[in-house]
Amino acid sequence: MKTRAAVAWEANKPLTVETVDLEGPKPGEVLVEIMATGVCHTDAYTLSGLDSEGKFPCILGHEGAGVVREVGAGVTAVKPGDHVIPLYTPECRQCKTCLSQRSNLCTAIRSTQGQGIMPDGTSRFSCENPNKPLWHYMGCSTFSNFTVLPEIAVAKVREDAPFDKICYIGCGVTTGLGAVVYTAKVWAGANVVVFGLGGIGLNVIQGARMVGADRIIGVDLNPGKVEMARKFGMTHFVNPDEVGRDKVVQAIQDLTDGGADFSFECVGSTATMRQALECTHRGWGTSIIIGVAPSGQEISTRPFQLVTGRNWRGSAFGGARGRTDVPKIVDWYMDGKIDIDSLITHTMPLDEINHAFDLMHEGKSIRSVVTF
Ligand code: NAD
Ligand code: AHE
Ligand code: ZN
Repeated sequence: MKTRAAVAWEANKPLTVETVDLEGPKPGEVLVEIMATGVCHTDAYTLSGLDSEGKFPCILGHEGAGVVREVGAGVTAVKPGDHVIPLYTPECRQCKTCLSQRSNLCTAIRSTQGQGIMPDGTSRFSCENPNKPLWHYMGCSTFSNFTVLPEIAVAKVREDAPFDKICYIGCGVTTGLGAVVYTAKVWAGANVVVFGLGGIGLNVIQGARMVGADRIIGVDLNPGKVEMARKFGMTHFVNPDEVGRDKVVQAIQDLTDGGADFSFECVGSTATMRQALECTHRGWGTSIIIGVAPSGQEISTRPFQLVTGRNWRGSAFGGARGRTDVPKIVDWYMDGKIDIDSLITHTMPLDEINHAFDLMHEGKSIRSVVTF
């Protein structure tokens, strides 16, 4: 079949909207009509050429929602007409990791996902002119009106939830809330610091408020993010340009009687990752890395920081097990327990997708959503 898609031909070039070819689902796969997709900073990161798994030409996008239109042989988890959210972290429920219940990092299809291909080693997307295969991205490629995914990589969700809002649960919402609830297990009364008040950090803030955190301190270079952060539960703000970039740790220790119980790095900078660790409390403070730093970069700190009881951890997709937890997060939204609407600051058609990247780089949006 043919489908409209925004193609990333090469790094650092605007996407172009094309009519591309898409092969139907093979055994174990499903064809999904994407109704809406968010644009996450990770899409921009891969487009920048700094992602070691970035392969061009490809169809980016990993934060979508849509409807199953066709299923391949042997598919049992979903049927045509089901509403789904694509999962870049699938849940096979059979691999060592899924069975362990200790991590959400299902290994069933991770290696082919990182190579831009389906589990059988081929791509379903191609373009006649020029005659080329187009690579999948994070197993999702939601910047296409239609895409093909393995059945283990879709979460079936309720049908009354609006696509143009719940697409954000496909990454940002789940990543932020999940890092608090599933990864860190932040306790009521904890002091929490969030570095980066963007599409992820604001969801960490609303997660921290949801579980009853005491102080919720936001750190960002862009004061334009403060108003939204306060609306979501931020109690204190630290601007590194105001306190001095080398005094951020001290400023946070002063606000938290010696250090935060939890910190979350939602920027993707190795410098803020170090600050996030070092601002946590001696003896028990835990820092969670969420931000994705360019491949090749390394984090550092004095081992003494760990010897004296700080914990350095990371979180992918908020530690959420996609098929199990994503439908529950959709329920939280539909029951009014979390706010997604306010964070979607811009909505646009696919033809304007490059504007979504511009708004992100200019710090003018929280989330842009593209509707088909
Ligand atoms: P975003 O662009 O919406 O937000 C980033 C924020 O960081 C902005 O508000 C920006 O002003 C702020 N910032 C930049 N430099 C800073 C600094 N030195 N100190 C403090 N603040 C600074 O991006 P996003 O969509 O929220 O994504 C954030 C990061 O999380 C990215 O690295 C993204 O790739 C990553 N991410 C990780 C996961 C995961 O599963 N681990 C999931 C989604 C996104
Ligand atoms: N290819 C990248 C990996 C980047 C990365 O860490 N991705 C996160 C999700 S970001 C979503 O916006 C993730 O899920 N990581 C776990 C995994 O298995 O990829 C790189 O830098 O090499
Ligand atoms: Zn993302």
